[in-house]
Amino acid sequence: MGELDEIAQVDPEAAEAIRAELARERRKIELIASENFASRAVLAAAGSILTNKYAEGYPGRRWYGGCEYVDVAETLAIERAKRLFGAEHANVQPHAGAQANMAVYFCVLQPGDVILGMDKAAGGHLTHGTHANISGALYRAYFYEVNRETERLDYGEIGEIARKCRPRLIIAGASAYPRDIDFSAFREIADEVGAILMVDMAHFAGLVAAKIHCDPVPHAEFVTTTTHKTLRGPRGGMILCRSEYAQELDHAVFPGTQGGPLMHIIAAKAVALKEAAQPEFAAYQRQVVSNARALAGALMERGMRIVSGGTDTHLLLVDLRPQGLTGREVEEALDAVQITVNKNNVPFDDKPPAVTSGIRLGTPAVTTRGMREPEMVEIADLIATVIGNLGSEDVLRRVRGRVDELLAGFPLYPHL
Ligand code: DSN
Repeated sequence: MGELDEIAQVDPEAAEAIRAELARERRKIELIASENFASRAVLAAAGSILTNKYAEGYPGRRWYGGCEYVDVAETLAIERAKRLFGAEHANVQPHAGAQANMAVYFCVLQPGDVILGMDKAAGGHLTHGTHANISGALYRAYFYEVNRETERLDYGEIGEIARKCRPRLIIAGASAYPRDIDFSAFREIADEVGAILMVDMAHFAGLVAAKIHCDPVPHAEFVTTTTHKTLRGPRGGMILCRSEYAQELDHAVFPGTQGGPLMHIIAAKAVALKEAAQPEFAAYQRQVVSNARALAGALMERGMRIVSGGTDTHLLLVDLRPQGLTGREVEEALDAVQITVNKNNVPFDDKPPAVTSGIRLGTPAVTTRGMREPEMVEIADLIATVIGNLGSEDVLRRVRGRVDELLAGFPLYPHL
């Protein structure tokens, strides 16, 4: 009996939701830049009996008995994370990226301290000081944006803002920025103003592991990440730091901001980190970037404006203002032809986040499915066709047919 049948015997409604999601993942071209398809081994570890175990504390010093085997799993994850990224210390317990960031803040900041992060509207993340998030409520947040002309980070401008606001913590990293980031420039700014530097590499951690993105670890006191985006592990978070902060950071995660760690997810992180150390993983990351460049290039050839004129990473932003369209309507139109993207603000957007003037596209998931440059050109053609024919049911029907044909060559989770 398959695992879905086992669930169905107990709970047909939950099983049906999982089955429907599996069908959706198979049927649609997944271009959400922060999503990926975890391996069978990662899925199996995440669904394992390690979910049964309480293990508050750390390997060798737990608040519960019976932790000898989960200690092995967590130690594997810690050691593999340190080796993969060349870090002095790793904490693999954060339940998510937001929890990883919060633990660093709790470790080094006092309420009311000044922090400096990238404005969410320019590509930064909710947890980097946004008003609606606890990071914006507890700390005095200042923001940098991208340069209006180049749509890239302007380190001179960031330095000027830092000299004015004198942050205790500078946050580098973004969730919708398509270009490489110069962490040595951030280090210089942090040193000049006496700030600690935290890099949130959640989006591009896989690229860092493959050494095709500027490496934040030598430059930052703290590096946070999620484990499920380009890193292709289970949904979760992780923190790397210098050994001088190790003890305080571990204390900030537990008991500071979390209780019992999710040992099944930590085991799945260990598996993913082993996978990430293989040569095939680096080849996969190189293909992710080549695919993003091919997608951006083919869209530009079809008249689309790409923010900053291209990409160095796994993601790109399409500015829909020249077409007079919003991100919301294009997200909906693409969803109707089985292409999943998310609406996203573009730099200096005049539309609110629920509407936006852009869409964000990413290639980690389609690359995991096995697609390469020719498929990116086909996908660009499908997207441009939809954008050029919004409202034409006949065109949309033909595009849906082409999506089905394309996906038939790239089966997903055939064992399920
Ligand atoms: N929600 C993630 C993203 O889509 O970029 C960031 O946390």
